[in-house]
Amino acid sequence: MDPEALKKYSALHPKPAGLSLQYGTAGFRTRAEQLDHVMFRMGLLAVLRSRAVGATIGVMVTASHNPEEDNGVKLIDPLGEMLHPSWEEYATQLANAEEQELQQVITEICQKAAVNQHKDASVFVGRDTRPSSEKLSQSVIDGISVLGGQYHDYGLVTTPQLHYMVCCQNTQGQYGKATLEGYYEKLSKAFTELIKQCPSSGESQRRLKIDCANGIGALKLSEMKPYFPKEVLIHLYNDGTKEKLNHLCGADFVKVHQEPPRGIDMKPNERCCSFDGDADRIVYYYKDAAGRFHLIDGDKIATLISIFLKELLGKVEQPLKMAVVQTAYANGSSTRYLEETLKVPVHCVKTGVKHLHHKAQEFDVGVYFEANGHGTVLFSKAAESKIRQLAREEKDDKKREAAKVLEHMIDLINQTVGDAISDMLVIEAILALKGLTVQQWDAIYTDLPNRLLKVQVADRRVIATGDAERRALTPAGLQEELDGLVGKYRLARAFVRPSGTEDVVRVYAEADAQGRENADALAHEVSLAVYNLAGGKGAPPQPI
Ligand code: G16
Repeated sequence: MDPEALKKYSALHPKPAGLSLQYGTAGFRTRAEQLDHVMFRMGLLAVLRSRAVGATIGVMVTASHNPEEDNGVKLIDPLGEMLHPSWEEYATQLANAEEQELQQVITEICQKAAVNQHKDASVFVGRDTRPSSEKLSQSVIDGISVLGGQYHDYGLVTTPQLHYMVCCQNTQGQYGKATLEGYYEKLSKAFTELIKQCPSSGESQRRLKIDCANGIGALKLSEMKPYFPKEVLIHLYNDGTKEKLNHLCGADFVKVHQEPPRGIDMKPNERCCSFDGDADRIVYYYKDAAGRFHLIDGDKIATLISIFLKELLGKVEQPLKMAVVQTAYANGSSTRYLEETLKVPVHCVKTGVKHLHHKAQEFDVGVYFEANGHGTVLFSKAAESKIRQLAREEKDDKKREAAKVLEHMIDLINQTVGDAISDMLVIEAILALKGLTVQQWDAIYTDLPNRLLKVQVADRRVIATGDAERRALTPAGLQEELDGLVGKYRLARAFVRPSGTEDVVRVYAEADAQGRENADALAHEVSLAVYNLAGGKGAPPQPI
């Protein structure tokens, strides 16, 4: 490390006085104008991490579902996972160090994490389409360069594409080629193989309308179109040429508001989906003949995939353990269906893909999805090699064919992280193979009416949670208050937690009823309790 160069370059990316940020659910996230120093320093951290683990690390400049004015940064570990939690603390220390402390903090991290400063370092960089992202990714590159790291700038990519590249690079190409072309080829080949076996369907069944949230998904799907087989009829909406990123559209908007995005022309019973701003989440939906909107969220996606995989695993007759991982946001009906009808074990963990991913790694086949549409499937190394072996060598036709379908699924699924493009192709293949319409998929179970709200408080850290975020430990009295409110309704559940990506407290409530009145009333009452007991800001929450 050249201390003079560090000082000189760091001065070009000064930290605003008094600003303190936290590595949150998925990295740092706030208004773009406050992030220049964080980006430079995450370039530094990526070099240290790369030297510590002797592998390529990824840095993605994106704020995903947040408004266009925000930005953020996600760090990617060697196999495409989120940054290891033990390094999140280093990230926070580095981001908040005052200028004169920077070198000292770097030295401390190197000591604690046994970083050999003389080793080579390699970092992959990517960015989303936000107006601020290009400049901020340059700041990341400055940070990498000043510590003598090598970098490859992929420019505009989806977050999952960068995760994929990092994994390909660190597995010496075993997972695939670390290029966009490699990604498109791998996914489209697996998808084509799968749908070759489908009964031919009409044009309306093959058509899919995609709301791209005015983000990177539109660009990358357009690039990928030539790789798709002719059976795929996708139509892109909200491609970013007219409107703002995530504004009244995208997966987060659709999930939270439970209404269609602006800018998509939906006919009754047409299958539609929405990506989020960096294309790592997806939700499906349709409008019925009476004009009623039906949301098919991450829970129903997990259910569809689990049904399909369980059938195939049954056919190959191998003792492979499958489980589903959810968070507290999972609709009660989905958990009941998975456990009681499908007989698949379900585990609940804290919000954040890093927690779900980690839990899912404990099983041969781990399906994980957040209700907001962020998820994927992980196959253990042992399960994968067994399946590939059966697909090649099994004498029994039925078993071999089932193993082949599983093998194509393994290739189609982006196992590094939730990926809207890959998940969409998985879902489209399953619907086609099973001959299911979107309505039949939706009818697998009925969601309990539910509502998500946000409450503004002076300091959201006053809320601490336990039991996978299902109980509020502080402030005193809040959980007792929530218990009393929940007790008023049938099949009701509610919880609150500080967001790790926005400056708000999130409220979730569900309750049984014909309409949504009870869930809405409970959500409002819970919001008021948060407002009153956790230092609410501005006007009190209004009834829905
Ligand atoms: C990120 C995380 C998700 C999480 C979401 C909301 O998604 O990757 O796991 O569910 O934030 O988190 P919170 O409720 O803490 O704000 P994304 O797609 O925005 O990167």
